[in-house]
Amino acid sequence: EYGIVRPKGYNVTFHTNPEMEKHHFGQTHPMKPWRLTLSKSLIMSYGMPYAMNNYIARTATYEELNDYHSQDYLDYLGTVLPEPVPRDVDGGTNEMRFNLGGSDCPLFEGLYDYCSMSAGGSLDAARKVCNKESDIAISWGGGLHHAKKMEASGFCYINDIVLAILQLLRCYPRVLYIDIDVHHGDGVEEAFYSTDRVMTCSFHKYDPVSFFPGTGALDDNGPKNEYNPGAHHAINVPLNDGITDEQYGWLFENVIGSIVERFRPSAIALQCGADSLAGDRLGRFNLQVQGHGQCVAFCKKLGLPMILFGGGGYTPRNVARAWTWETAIALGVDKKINPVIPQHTPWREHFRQEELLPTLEQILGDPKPNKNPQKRILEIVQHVQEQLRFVQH
Ligand code: ZLM
Ligand code: CA
Ligand code: ZN
Repeated sequence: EYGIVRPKGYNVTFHTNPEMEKHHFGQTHPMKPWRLTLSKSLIMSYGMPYAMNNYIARTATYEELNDYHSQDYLDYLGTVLPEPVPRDVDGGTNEMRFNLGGSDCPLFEGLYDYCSMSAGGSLDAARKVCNKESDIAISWGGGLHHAKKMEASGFCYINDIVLAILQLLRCYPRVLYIDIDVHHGDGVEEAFYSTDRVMTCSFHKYDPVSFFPGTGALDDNGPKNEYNPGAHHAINVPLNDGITDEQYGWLFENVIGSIVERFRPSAIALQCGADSLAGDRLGRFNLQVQGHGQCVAFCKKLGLPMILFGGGGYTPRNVARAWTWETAIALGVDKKINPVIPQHTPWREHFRQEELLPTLEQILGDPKPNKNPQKRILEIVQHVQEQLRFVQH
């Protein structure tokens, strides 16, 4: 009915696990796995599954998770639940060692399954891209960029992105990781800090005192020792509240365009955290679906094999619209659709009345004052250019 056709000779693969979406972090926890169900329902209502190859994500095996995460951390993740958390008498509790059980990273029923499904989707995506069976592979259930080798952090327990990039490195010499979640992609940056085969670039709200995780300053560019191959291979774009589509888009194209020219990546891993949209419960930016999607469109135009990951996003109806629009961009049918909610869409009541209107230029939330002076934006671009002069391939 929307005239969605499969682009010939171009494969988009879509990796999801409906079981993952049934997990709960707790009543008022901002992370709501059902936003994936809402997104998928909207994607289906446009007929997009007909234009791509759809896969039910496997659960990642213990061995696969162990490619990055430590065994004692995985063992603990796998054994505690759903029983009450056992205490470790000396040396503090395991919850403290692994940052588990607090309000950000609660221990909930089925946690290990939830984590292995998220990682399974991203691993499947990476393998399809490696085999050339996929030009763009989508894993909206992944993108959990804060998880560390032996520590949970910021709603993330298993770093599916690191695991997927490790797979990409088996068949591509250089991978560019881009992160448009409103938070700093610290876990991915840390994992590849000492290699020149992965360049990481995160755009985020930066405030070392009051915004999580507090890292990702402009001059955090990798190891300071020039002899470490990872030097200059971490790019950070620290931003302030209220950035608009126009400023963000200009910065994104400038920064990513320069990186691609200099680093010449052979594949791209793009984390599409939707908490950088206006009106997000945790975010502070003023991005619209269009501006957020423009980043995906720019990356697609580079013509490199790519994985799209999910990530943050705490106003579910906005998450669904952004990821639907971005699935359409991956498919190349974005001109024909508009993230309007079709009449027959299940879960339609989750969208506000005014958001059912047929337009792309929607205001997703109350706009925040823009605290990003143009002078600072130019400074950022200049600093990135200086870093890239050290990169030679
Ligand atoms: N308190 N409940 C982004 C990860 C952001 C650390 C300050 C917890 C919350 C937040 C949890 C129900 C990604 C911090 C916050 C309150 C220490 C963060 C449970 C509300 C609630 O109502 C809440 C009782 C909770 C957590 C707000 N936590 C907001 N911001 C950040 C983590 C993850 O989007 O980048 C990728 C998926 N944590 O600021 C505190 C310092 C815990
Ligand atoms: Ca980011
Ligand atoms: Zn986030």
